[in-house]
Amino acid sequence: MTHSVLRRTATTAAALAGLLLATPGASAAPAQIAAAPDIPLASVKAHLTQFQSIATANGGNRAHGRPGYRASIDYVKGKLDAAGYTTSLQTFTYNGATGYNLIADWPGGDPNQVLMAGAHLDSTTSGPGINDNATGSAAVLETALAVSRAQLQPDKHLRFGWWGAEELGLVGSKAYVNGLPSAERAKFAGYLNFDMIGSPNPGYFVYDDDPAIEKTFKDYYAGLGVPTEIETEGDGRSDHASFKNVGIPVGGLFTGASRTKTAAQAQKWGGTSGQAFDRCYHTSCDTTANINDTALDRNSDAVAHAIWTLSAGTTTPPPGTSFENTADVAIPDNGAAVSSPVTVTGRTGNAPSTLKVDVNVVHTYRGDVVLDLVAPDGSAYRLKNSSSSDSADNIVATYTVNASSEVANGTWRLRAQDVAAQDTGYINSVRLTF
Ligand code: DTR
Ligand code: CA
Ligand code: ZN
Ligand code: ZN
Repeated sequence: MTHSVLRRTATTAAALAGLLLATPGASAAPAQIAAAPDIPLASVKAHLTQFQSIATANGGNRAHGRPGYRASIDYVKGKLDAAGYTTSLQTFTYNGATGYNLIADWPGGDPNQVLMAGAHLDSTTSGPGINDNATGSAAVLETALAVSRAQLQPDKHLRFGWWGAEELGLVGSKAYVNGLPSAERAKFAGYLNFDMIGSPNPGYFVYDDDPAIEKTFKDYYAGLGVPTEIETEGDGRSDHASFKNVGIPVGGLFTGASRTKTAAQAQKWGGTSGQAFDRCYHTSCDTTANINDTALDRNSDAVAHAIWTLSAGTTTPPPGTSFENTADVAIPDNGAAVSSPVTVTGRTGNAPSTLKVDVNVVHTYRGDVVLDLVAPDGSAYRLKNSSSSDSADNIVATYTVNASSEVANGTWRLRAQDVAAQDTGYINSVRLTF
């Protein structure tokens, strides 16, 4: 079956987004973080009822390319337009059908520090998709409405997204991210993803991607006295992967899909051991009856807590602290080393013992790649060795180098060499923070 997705625009390197929370001494004091409001479970469930009605009126589903999906988009957009959001519909084509992403910007905040929360709005063709993923869509919607009710004016700029065609391979979120110019990607402080957050036999799983985001959710649940686990049912299996793949800090929550709850998990979370977290995953019984209210309520409140908390403060380092190069530098397959130069000026004395090196290398087999930081005097600091067993894609990492014996000013280089045949890539960006 042929399909065409938004043609990938030629993307230049995306500068790595800053760490979500300020690195010591690198941020203005955050505005007082007000406590997030409670997100009323009844309001979230009212959206679920609407999504259920939409599915029932449109062939029983809300899948990509079907009328129930567009009706779902129109419902969410109507609520946001009425609440003062600047909304936009992004279209894409997949499997010969038009898909839609809905993007909603809350006016205000630092346009160079965008905090985004999102959820996929599509279901599979098999059913209404209430847990998967009307729950995430409704919690994000109700949090956005709570921002409007509170007339929140956070330091960062808030953006919300509802994705199409996630069930077909993260198609909508990939189209969105790949359509972002690199300068726009670099403005992201983080992306929060919510996909299946009301499973009937729930677990409480926190994505273990960006540490600052993960900590925000874990602290919230610790405050409730609810233990959490790291989400492991599938790295890369939801829309946060589209953002992570271009170096944007991500996080999120999940209550489980087809995996089975263990006895130990039932002991700490309640529910039924030996039973799937969601027995109706991707089936027709994923209806409004397929929800655990406590899990949905807790997670909806956690969404609001994360938005209120992570949108406060700025992470723009003061001038003269960070220097970066976002130009793409192709790395020849199994060939000579190449470099991405970073010119440092205005510093005094030597570099610090904890020089931070943010690296983003796009590659289809990262074990092929050796990375070095080369100081202005030519001294090389090994950042990453090759590995014949690390077949994963991309290198998105932060290294700390003791560069205290090096003069700070001058041209530093990220040197990359592909030392094994097949698989290629390029240096996407490098940033030094002093
Ligand atoms: N791919 C999601 C379900 C899913 C599986 N693993 C995870 C991990 C984190 C979020 C979601 C999921 C879907 O079917 O929409
Ligand atoms: Ca609540
Ligand atoms: Zn889902
Ligand atoms: Zn799904």
